Amino acid sequence: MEMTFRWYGESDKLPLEYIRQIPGMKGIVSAIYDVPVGEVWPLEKIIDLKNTIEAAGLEFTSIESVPVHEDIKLGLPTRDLLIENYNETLRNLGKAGIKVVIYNFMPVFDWTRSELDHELSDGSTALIYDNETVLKMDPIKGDLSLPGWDSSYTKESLKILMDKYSKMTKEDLWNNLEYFLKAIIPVAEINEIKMAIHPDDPPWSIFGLPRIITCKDSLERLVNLVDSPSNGLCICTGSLGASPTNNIPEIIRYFGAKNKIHFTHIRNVKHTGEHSFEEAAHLTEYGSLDMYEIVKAFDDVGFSGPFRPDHGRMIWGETGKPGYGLYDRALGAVYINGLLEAIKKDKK
Ligand code: DNO
Repeated sequence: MEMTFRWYGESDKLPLEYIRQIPGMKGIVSAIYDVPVGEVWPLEKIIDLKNTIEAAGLEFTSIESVPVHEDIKLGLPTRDLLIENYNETLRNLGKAGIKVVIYNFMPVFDWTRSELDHELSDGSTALIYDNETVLKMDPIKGDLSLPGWDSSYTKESLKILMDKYSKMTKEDLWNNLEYFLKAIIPVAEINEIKMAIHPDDPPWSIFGLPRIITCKDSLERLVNLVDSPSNGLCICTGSLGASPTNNIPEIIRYFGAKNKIHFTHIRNVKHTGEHSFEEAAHLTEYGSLDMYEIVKAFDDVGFSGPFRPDHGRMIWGETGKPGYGLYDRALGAVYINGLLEAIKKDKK
């Protein structure tokens, strides 16, 4: 397993030099943030980013994410041109030596939380999702602002976009995903890129929008849509794990054995009620997931791909992008290192 860290490019306040000092850290997962969704990522920009990362002594072989334009998810006639742009971006990424590309297929909103700085009993702050609060939230009234999704929508454009989804069923969304994958996976394969779909976070429908990548059955359906070594998964333990019915070690063992796991996000989550959770410290006893069993499952199936310690709390007075500070993610990295060392030595 190769440890990476998410870095938001030159605008990220964390210096690459600090990230490199985390024990076991090998690489960066990042993206081009200043090209509008749907346009081609120019090769020069990708190479510049790669050079910056490599100059700091870190590798750059995974992208998170190349976003999918809403017209593709909606299945609008404009999608063919947008898919061709997506493919051109994949070709450029292939030329730059990128091996894994993460994407998601969530309508309108990427990951969603009700609060970004909820104070926990130890004084740290964490992202939480409280179902009752979310049910009362109205994104069109501007109740919502998250680092994970495009905040450039005006209230009016958001309303128009959400209206376009109003009649869409889950099956419609599956059909649009299939159309997209049939067009991009062959290009990814030729360019030796592995595509990794990120599960929906949280793994249930929100604000009346369909969400489909939520559980083992849906991951199975996804990998069967196009039979190719390039069509696979980003297992995000916290996203899938927000639903107590998802057995994460079992999911890892099942898809790991089929070589379908292309990237992994490792974090813990604490269930606080039906459809409600807190993002917990990585350590098993702080959340509802068994982190030892999770890391062991990855090791048992021989997963050798990239992973990153996922969201951390804000601790020690740090401020910054919610979930993406340095300290708690670094503690997560060190904890995962410890689990891996113990698991490996135990096997000897
Ligand atoms: C949240 C992240 C997601 C993820 C995208 C992948 O912190 O895990 O925003 O990057 O869904 O496309």
